[in-house]
Amino acid sequence: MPANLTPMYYKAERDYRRAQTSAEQVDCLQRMLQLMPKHKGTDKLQADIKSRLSEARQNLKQQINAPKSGQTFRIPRQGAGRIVIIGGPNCGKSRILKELTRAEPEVAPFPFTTREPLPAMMEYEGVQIQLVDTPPITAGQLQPWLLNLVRTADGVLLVFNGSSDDAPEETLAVIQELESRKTRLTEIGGFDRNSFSIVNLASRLVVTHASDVDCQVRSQLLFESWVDHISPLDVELDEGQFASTLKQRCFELLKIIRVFTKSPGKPADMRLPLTIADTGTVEDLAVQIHEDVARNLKHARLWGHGDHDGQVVGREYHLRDGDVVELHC
Ligand SMILES: Nc1nc2c(ncn2[C@@H]2O[C@H](COP(=O)(O)OP(=O)(O)OP(=O)(O)O)[C@@H](O)[C@H]2O)c(=O)[nH]1
Ligand SMILES: [Mg+2]
Repeated sequence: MPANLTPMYYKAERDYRRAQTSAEQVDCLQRMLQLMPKHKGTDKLQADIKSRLSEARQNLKQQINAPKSGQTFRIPRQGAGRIVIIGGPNCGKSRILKELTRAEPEVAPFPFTTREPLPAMMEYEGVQIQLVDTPPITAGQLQPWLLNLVRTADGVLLVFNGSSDDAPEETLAVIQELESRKTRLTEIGGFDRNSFSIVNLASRLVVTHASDVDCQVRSQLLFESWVDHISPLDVELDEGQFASTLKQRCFELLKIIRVFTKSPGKPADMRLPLTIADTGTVEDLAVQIHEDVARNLKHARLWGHGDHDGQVVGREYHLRDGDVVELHC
């Protein structure tokens, strides 16, 4: 039996995946349970969520009773999505952040320069995307805060140093450190439907120093050991043309579309798009604005990819990148 989950449920599930504390997880899981239609088709999902909820409540209780240990960094979410830049030492993570944003991270030709995460905003065709530079991950060295940052991201750039013979081994170490903690770098992200604890992260491999003559040989060595590898993008950061492709890949990772809203009789503000999932409907857009708007929505009018300008469409209508929508409650 199909589960027939609603857009509001999916929003709660997405918030749960991004939740950075046990308290936030409890809140999202409660909402997911509340919003889920209760029938045979959702029995397994309900049971899964209930066990996640009791685990999250348990963690919360322990955290309240126990004194804080280990390092933590709280990075507020901003923009349409968060992409975390990870990799072994000295592979070009900070340089990527520097090239794509206005941030000034420390970039140096030796390893272990970056010690703390650094967020910065990247703009792509009117959409703000948060990038986060991180310290290197090495075999046996993946701190809990960094694992949490990666697991709750919307996308990952895994950086590979095309000029280093150590890059295949160092990059495999990153992949294995994550996999041993139920965190996979994959083409398409999301929870594994068979186990809520496995997180698949939408990821791209960025191969830096692409002008090095042995760059391809080195990335092939990585792919020999990493059978389900993600698609690579070769970049030479000393040459100017990579930025727009890299930005576009980041946007594509998020699997979102840009939609512009307008009030009746007024033009849309085409500088400020809202973003929804690329599978999103008029109802998803309404949920994004406010749950009350979604509840009271009667119909929408559409300019863009519809049959004609101002076409009246229902809440189930699938929107496309660049559509202009007028919501009527
Ligand atoms: N020529 C060239 N140099 C690069 C490229 N990518 C990175 N670099 C250089 O490689 C060095 C290391 O880059 P970083 O960005 O500091 O590396 P990182 O991964 O942040 O290093 P850690 O913070 O130590 O883990 C710097 O000197 C960069 O300028 C590239 O594509 N081409
Ligand atoms: Mg760095």
